[in-house]
Amino acid sequence: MKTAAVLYSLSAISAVYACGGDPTHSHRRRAPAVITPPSRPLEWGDINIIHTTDTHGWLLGHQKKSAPEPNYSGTLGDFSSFVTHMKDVALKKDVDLLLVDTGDLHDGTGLTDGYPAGGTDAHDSDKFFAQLPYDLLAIGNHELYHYEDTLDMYKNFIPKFKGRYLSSNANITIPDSGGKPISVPVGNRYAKFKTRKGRKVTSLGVIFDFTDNDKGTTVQKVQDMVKEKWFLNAIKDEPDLFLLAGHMPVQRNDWPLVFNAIRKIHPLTPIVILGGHSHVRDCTQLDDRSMSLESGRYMETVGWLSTKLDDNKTKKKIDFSRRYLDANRITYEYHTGLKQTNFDTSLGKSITVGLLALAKKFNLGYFYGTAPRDYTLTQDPYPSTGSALSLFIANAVPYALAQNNPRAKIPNFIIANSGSQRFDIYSGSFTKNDLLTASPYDDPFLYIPDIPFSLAKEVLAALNKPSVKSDRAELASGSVNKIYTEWLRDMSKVKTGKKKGASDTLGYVTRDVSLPCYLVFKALTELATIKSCPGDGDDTPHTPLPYFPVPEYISSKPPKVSDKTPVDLVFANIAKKPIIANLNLLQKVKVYTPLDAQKYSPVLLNEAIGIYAKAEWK
Ligand SMILES: *[C@@H]1O[C@H](CO)[C@@H](O)[C@H](O)[C@H]1NC(C)=O
Ligand SMILES: *[C@@H]1O[C@H](CO)[C@@H](O)[C@H](O)[C@H]1NC(C)=O
Ligand SMILES: CC(=O)N[C@H]1CO[C@H](CO)[C@@H](O)[C@@H]1O
Ligand SMILES: [Zn+2]
Ligand SMILES: [Zn+2]
Repeated sequence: MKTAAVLYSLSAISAVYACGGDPTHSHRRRAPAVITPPSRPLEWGDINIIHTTDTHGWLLGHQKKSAPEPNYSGTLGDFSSFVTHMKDVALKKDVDLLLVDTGDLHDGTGLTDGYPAGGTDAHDSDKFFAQLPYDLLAIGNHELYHYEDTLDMYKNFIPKFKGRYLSSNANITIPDSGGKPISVPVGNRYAKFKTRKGRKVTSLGVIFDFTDNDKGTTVQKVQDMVKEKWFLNAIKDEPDLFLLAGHMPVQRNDWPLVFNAIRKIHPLTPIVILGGHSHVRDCTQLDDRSMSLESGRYMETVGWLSTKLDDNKTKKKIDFSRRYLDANRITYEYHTGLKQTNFDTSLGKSITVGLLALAKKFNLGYFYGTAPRDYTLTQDPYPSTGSALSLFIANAVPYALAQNNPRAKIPNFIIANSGSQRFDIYSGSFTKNDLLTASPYDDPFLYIPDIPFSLAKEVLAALNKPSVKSDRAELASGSVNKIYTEWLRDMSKVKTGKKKGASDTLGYVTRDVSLPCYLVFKALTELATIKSCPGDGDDTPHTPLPYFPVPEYISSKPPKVSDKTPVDLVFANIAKKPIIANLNLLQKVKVYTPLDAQKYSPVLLNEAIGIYAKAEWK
């Protein structure tokens, strides 16, 4: 995958948002997983919604045996069967059931990213996604990094949804019939439709103020979108429900801009918001007649939201319920009352079979070696033998870069961004799919020679100094990972030991409560009155995963040399700018420029672990 600044950003734990110290909670895990069923049936209302977001290519589910992966082992085919059966349940109950996705279909596994040269990311996997009966979809930032991807969606994917794929504030530039470039919405800007039960729905599909989009695509700021004539026209008539899908976290960012614009005209109309992008489970209520749900990431979570609209209209509060389902067959069977033997639909089976064939076509099973243990991004301390970041920067990169390298004998100090690693590596066979999933960015390594070792160390320390960034800037620069890891950190401190129904099931422990750190964010985003959703959201109770903080920049083991020894300062290309800036801040002997950074090795960042695994994991 092409390096994109956004994808690449870090999981730094910045002192600015310090809300809590180090986790006290740490326990060894990894018993072979036994799947426990959900705790209780879903609450159905008049309008019910199944929500997916940030699926990022995990369409064959999580396939590893180490906990918590089996919790998320449902394939898109299993999910399809689930949706079919849930639609039957809805028919029997004579209520509405809608299926909604809020973006980021691209980038994440071999199914999206493992295409052969000349292909397009997610082109094939999207065909399977399009076999599900989505009522509404919204565009994500990962649909906008590469013009070819956006164009592919525009031509081949979006038309399948007949006006229900929304991009209210995202355009693509295409040639018009005379060959002149024109900017048009990638999908539709809004949709108005009637549910099976005849309820009128007005929908939007909004993306946050994303700025790293490719040439040929445009994203309009949300604050400007809500002033557009088409927008004001779209929201003018009162529907039974405003259903706002969008690629923005529910607790932060610009949802209130859209919400307030609607509330100004329709003070009481029910509003449901389905968000995404920060990869967490989260739920808030902007007022008593609205609920906002965000449903995790990577096909780990399926969101459920229901509401009773046909209550007495003069009631101040509308009843809502929400639930975060673990995406696995046990969950799906439990909620549809079916068994292993009668659960699969033929469509569901054919989707899974087709995805397996796609994996084969992309050679995703290509074998590098057998990982001797689990290596995790945040469940093991950094540095440690179980840290995926240590594996990468202390073992794999030094090994891979030393191969056939004339500079290999010169001591070096290698620095990379922790955000360069995307996912854990689990014990057992390590394949092309695992490599693409864990370490996707094709960034070259550069070096600057003759840097005194002490200076190299100071550069690393300076890079890891927390910086003050507003929530808005964080999101604009795409630091999703930070919100996600803060969520992990906060839940790791939750003591679930005494909680009713708590089990040994490792996984997410969602509290949907306003944590002190969120107050900081709220002040920054002027969202002072956000109310969290009541009650317990997790469908299956979990024990939190261990969590350890991770620095933004990581380094190879220090060479055994004196502080004055000149070393090669080697770094991933993405870190070039800050490294040169810090070199110039920390010494005055020489002014460094980008021209001082030369290519260190032909090996790219996303090849390092594969090269290492081939040699060491036989
Ligand atoms: C998006 O496309 C519409 C329709 O062509 C156009 O009117 C609008 O100016 C475009 N918006 C942006 C931000 O490019
Ligand atoms: C609706 O609620 C209001 C206030 O609680 C009450 O006065 C009214 O009779 C109710 N209407 C119906 C149709 O139940
Ligand atoms: C619902 C579910 O899948 N639960 C399983 C998740 O994985 C753990 C292992 O940590 C099992 O114990 C659970 O049963
Ligand atoms: Zn995402
Ligand atoms: Zn996103």
